[in-house]
Amino acid sequence: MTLHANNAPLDLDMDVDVVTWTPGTRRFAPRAGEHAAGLQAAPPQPTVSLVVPTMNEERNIGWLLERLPEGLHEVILVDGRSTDATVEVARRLRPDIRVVLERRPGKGVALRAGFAAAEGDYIVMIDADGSMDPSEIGRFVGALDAGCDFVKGSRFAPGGGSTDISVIRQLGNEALMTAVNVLYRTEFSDLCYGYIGFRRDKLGVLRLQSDGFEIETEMITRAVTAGLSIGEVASFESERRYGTSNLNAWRDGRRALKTLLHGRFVLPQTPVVVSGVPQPEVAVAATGA
Ligand SMILES: Nc1nc2c(ncn2[C@@H]2O[C@H](COP(=O)(O)OP(=O)(O)OP(=O)(O)O)[C@@H](O)[C@H]2O)c(=O)[nH]1
Ligand SMILES: [Mg+2]
Repeated sequence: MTLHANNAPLDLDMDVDVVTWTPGTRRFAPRAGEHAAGLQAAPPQPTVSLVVPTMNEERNIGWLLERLPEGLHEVILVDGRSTDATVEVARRLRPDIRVVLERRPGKGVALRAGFAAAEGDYIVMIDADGSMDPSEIGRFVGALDAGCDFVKGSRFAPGGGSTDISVIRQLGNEALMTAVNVLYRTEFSDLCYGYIGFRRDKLGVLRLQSDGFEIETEMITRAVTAGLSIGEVASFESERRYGTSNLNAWRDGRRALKTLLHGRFVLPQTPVVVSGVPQPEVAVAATGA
């Protein structure tokens, strides 16, 4: 899969460098050109849906849309609660944008609506506030191409970073991430970060229900208990360009904690087996036990 950012083609077969989660995290780099080896005809290219939840992002959405790589199958804006011109600005800058109206409150509600509307083989979700660099979309696509089912951005993987995270949020993220790593036997380097890509055919096994910011914790923990092949790619988080955050560290941290405990102790722990889908060499089924 090749996407282009700022007119510069990103050869993902060559560039992708994924930190896969396995017991004993290791780095995984796919062999160059492996897709083409021994094939008579090039396989069909997976299509990518980008899902962008927005609430009053009229001053930020243009920055994102103008920097999107070429080659996306669709861009889905999930709005319905903006009282500013977010939707109008988005439509003007990108006439082909699909707008999903979701009037119920919450980032989780919005993302679930966007995922349900998506048609691409891969779904990548990204915030609209300019804090996530759209040129990194290629990393997520490359990791999915390389065999991952679910790819999470990490600000704390080598090459990642953040100029946005506050001390309170960093402590909260570390505490919640440690809880996940202990309870789910994972080795994630980040948790509360909403730059994520996954194969759309895995949406069902994620069984998403969250309404708020805890959706990110829910997605990650469900991916583990479903036994998906999970990768981490480095990501750099900047401060939102304009406006104020909708996240409340205490309220949303408690909701994330409740979600991860519920997923570990209340929901059935049996991994969901997806028959007929060969697991790549790097996939190690999460037991969640
Ligand atoms: N449709 C919709 N989008 C939302 C809602 N709440 C937040 N968002 C969007 O979700 C994304 C993340 O929200 P932010 O407020 O940036 O939260 P955050 O990134 O955790 O906080 P900061 O780091 O301070 O920006 C942004 O694109 C928001 O516009 C909502 O209720 N509905
Ligand atoms: Mg933000």
